[in-house]
Amino acid sequence: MADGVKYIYWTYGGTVPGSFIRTRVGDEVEFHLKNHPDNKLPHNIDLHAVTGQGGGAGSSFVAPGHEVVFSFKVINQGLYVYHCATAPVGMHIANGMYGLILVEPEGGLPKVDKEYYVMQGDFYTKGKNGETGLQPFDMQKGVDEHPEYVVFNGSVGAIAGDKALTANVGETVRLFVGNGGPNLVSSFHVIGEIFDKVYVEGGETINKNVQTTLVPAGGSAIVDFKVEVPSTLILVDHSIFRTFNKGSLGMLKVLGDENKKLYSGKQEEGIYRPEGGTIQSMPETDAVAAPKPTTLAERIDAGKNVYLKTCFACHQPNGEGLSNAFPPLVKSDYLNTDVNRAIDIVLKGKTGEITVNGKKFNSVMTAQTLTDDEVAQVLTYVYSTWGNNKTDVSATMVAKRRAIK
Ligand code: HEC
Ligand SMILES: [Cu+2]
Repeated sequence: MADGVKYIYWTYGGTVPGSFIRTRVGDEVEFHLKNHPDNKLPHNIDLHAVTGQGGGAGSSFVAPGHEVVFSFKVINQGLYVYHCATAPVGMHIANGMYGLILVEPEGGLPKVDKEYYVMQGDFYTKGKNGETGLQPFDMQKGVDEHPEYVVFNGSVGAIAGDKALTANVGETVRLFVGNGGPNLVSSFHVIGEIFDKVYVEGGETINKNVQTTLVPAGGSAIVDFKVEVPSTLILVDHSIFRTFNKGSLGMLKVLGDENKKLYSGKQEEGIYRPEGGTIQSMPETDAVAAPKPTTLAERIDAGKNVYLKTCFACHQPNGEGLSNAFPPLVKSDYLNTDVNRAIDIVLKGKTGEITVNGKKFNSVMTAQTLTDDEVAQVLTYVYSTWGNNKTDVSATMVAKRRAIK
């Protein structure tokens, strides 16, 4: 489910979601459902694309060691959810028994360069989010609709980092988005893109220029967009705590040439003066007449001021951070191990997973726009307070790190 968190899924064919089934209007489908002899429970399948009793649930009920066959004709275009409908239904779905079946119109959907299958689900573990070890299913949390995990494609990070989706600048991308639930409705959004087309609720109606589309539990949407500039697009459920605290975060890495007309990147940064006037460049060195702090005590004092202006909002005034969001700077083993790494983090920012004092963090610290002196001062302050190893960071050390591209 997540790093160090194990979960026993119930699946169609070993994956969450199950295989993507692709049909076209008018197809006659012969469906075989096999239940492995080693399994303990009976299962079945309700395909929302089926017109007939239970979407096939009754005809497909199959005990371990058996195989059933039933047939249906697909007559309605759309992207449909399938799921297990064996009692207790919520439990079979919550454990991962769902997937998507596409019924294309005659002649097929318009061609695109890349197609991807993304399905959201909410999961209910006995332990809280992040609690390691084998986590059993928690029926009461399911009933209460209090998931510990909300994820795309069955686990945290299933389509992020090394496993991110990919595309090249200029390509058209189609996402077949489903929501297995069992409980939550998804506000599906891609950070850094606009959906050129949404096949609303997976049906035939096309909406254009959409930012966020609702994907109901047991429902779907097809979204098409062209990727125009290189970036890492972030797929999220915009009920945003789910993204940053429960796992509903995916990535689509777009490679290719920049298009500065469409997106410039940061062009300028300067001092903002509310009383007016034009943007002024950031002072590279302290041109102000105030005496420059020189002794260690003065530099620590200056560093405290930088800290209380810049760092405290995230790492907290007492340096203790916030669990699951901002790592502590108090007695930080991570900080004390490598001063150059700490300088780099302040200069260039930091993303990706790190472990500080045995706790994992996987978040984003943006690069801080500070002078070499300020970086040196703030780090010297942090190192000399809160039980750290009293490293004295000089502006020269910072300048050296800044010079490395
Ligand atoms: C916008 C919030 C934010 C601000 C402002 C910020 N940080 Fe961070 N910092 C983070 C996050 C988040 C991480 C962990 C990044 C990750 O998970 O990869 C981090 C990591 C660190 C680390 C390494 C981990 C540790 O706990 O030792 C150091 C050192 C650090 N920050 C120092 C600073 C200093 C000094 C400043 C001010 C100059 C600062 N940060 C400002 C959010 C912030
Ligand atoms: Cu089942």
